[in-house]
Order: sequence, then C-alpha cells, then structure tokens
Amino acid sequence: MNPWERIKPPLKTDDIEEIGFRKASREANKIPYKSKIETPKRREMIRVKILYKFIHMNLSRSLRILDAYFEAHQFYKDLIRIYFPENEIKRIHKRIYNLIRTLEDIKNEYIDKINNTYSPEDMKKFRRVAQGKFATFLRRIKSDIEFVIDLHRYASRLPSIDVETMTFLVAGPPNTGKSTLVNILSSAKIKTAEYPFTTKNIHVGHIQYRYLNAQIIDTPGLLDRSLNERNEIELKAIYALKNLAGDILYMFDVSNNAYYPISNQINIYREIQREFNDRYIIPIANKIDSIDKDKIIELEMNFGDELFSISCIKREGIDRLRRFLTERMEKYYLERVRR
Ligand SMILES: Nc1nc2c(ncn2[C@@H]2O[C@H](COP(=O)(O)OP(=O)(O)OP(=O)(O)O)[C@@H](O)[C@H]2O)c(=O)[nH]1
Ligand SMILES: [Mg+2]
Repeated sequence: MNPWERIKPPLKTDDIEEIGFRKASREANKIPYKSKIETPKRREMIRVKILYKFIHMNLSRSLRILDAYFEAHQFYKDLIRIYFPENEIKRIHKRIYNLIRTLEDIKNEYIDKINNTYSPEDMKKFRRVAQGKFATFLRRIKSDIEFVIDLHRYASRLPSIDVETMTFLVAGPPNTGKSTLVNILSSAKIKTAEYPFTTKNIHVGHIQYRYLNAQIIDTPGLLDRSLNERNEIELKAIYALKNLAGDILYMFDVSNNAYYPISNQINIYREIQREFNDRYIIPIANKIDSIDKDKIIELEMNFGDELFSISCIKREGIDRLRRFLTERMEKYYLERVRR
C-alpha cells in the first residue's frame, strides 16, 4: 500500500508563519480579561505556545513523510530515489529531527521569561522576540520543507501496490499497446495514445476472477539500450520489474507500422529474459489486425506455442490470454496455500 496517501504534507514555511501567527493571536484574544498582570501574561504565553505547536506539527508531518521512506518497500524507495537522492533524504531527516529540539528551547526560554516578569511591556517584548526567533527558524528550514513537500507530492501519487497479491507486470517497447491491454483486462483507465512514451509512470489495475484477485501493473516503454543509458521514465519500468515479484507480460507490436523494428523488439525481450531469468515471462504479439503475415510466422518460429497473438482493438485472442492468466492466478494461490 502507498504509505504517503494518508500522511498530510507540511505547509510551506511562509504559510506556517502567516497562519501560525494568526491562529496564535486569535487564541490569545479568546482569553477573557481578569487582571492587569495575569491576563496579558496568559495571552502572551498562549501566543508563543500556539505558534510553537503549529510549527512543531508541521515538522512532525515532515518527519513522518521521511520516516515512511525508510520503512517503505524497495519498489517505492527506488522510484523515489530517481528524483530524490537518498543522502539528501537522510540529511534533511536528521536536520529536522535535531531542529525540533531547538524549537522547543526557544519556546521554553521565552515562556519562562514571560512567566517571570510582572511588566506587561516586557511580556509583549519577549513574545515579539520569540516570534522573531521562530521566523528566523522557519527561514532556516525553508528549503528542507520544500524538499519534503515535493517528495510527498510525488510519493503520494505512486500506485498503491499490495506485495502479497498476485501480480502481472506488463512491459515492452513504447507504443505496443501495453496500457490498452491493461485497460481491457482490469479496472484501470490509463491514457493511451498513438505516440510512444505516453505512459510516464507506473499504474495499477485490479483483476478479479471469482474469488481470486490479481493486480496488473502498466509500465512505461523500454528502448533497446543498456541500463546505464536508460532515462528516468524507463528506469521506473525496470524498477517495477525488479522489485515486484510476478509474471511479466512482454508486449510486441507486430503491426506493419510499428515504431520499432521487430528485431529491435526481440532484443529488448532477450534483455528482459536475461535480466529477470527467475520470472515467468509471457510473450504477447499485439496488433495482429494490421499485420504482415511473415512477421507472425517469424515470431512463432522464435517462440512456439508460448506466444499469445492478440489484437486489443479487435479483441482477438483476449479470451485465451485471460484464461491463461486465470490459470496462473490459481497456481499462485494454490502454491501459497501449500506453503
Ligand atoms: N491496430 C491496433 N492498434 C492498437 C492495438 N492495441 C493498441 N493499439 C494502439 O496503439 C497505440 C499505443 O497504445 P498504448 O496502449 O498507448 O501503448 P503503450 O504500449 O502503453 O505505449 P507507451 O505508454 O507509450 O509505452 C494506441 O494508438 C492504441 O490505440 C491493436 O490491437 N491494434
Ligand atoms: Mg502506455
């Protein structure tokens, strides 16, 4: 499951300051007048306390977001590390963690000062100094909080994956019809289009067959190149394949106007086989509705009866594929029961 979905992000430091100040003075004004010294004392103290609590709450949220990273499944860690370096996450976590104590020190110091004076002018002065220190404090962590907000925005949108559920991963070159197939087989509604690299993120759909559940993962397209040449979007596909156990559905585009030559698509397939040699890989030839017959023969020579020839558009071969996936699901759950 995606751990960030349920954690609220911190506010930007400017908003923490503005909203916190307003909240604090509102609360102070609620305190009814009783006496010349006690009332201003209580009012100034509450202003410092409320502002402190508000900043603290936002820092705690930030820590929770970063803690969730350290506890997360490798799938999430790898996807996050594409954009947010792990040493930065560690550094900022440590910094915020330590700064919480500084924040508390400021609060205690000025609450004491306000408490120990009988002069309403001094109370006001101490409260103002405390506010100034909180404002300086917020400026110091501005960029760290922004980092956490960005990380949360990205992480909370990653798909919610259940690592205990049977998983099918759909992979292959760009524009072969991966998202179209995932939409047909599952509850997903992923954008599809006639150009490559339409899918830029990992998406999940859910399949239900009687009492059996599976999740089917759509991944961005892969080009024929080595790991160190892969861009951020391709890396997402590789990390999904690497970190989520499950069958791989490898999709070819066998149509005459495929973006990538079939030899190229076979190279990527071989690469995936080499890289994930402990996995069950199901080759699927899509777009047989607009096909050059030689190609399917060439592919069948390569793959034999393992190959599923389908057309997503014409819904050809889909039932056979669905039956096969159901068998895989039954097998998976039977093996789990035996274990
Ligand atoms: N002729 C034909 N076109 C298809 C078929 N299946 C999908 N397409 C089309 O192929 C194009 C690409 O489909 P997508 O599902 O977006 O392909 P994808 O593999 O997810 O592409 P990326 O996300 O860019 O990697 C779309 O225009 C689809 O309508 C099919 O069986 N036959
Ligand atoms: Mg796609």
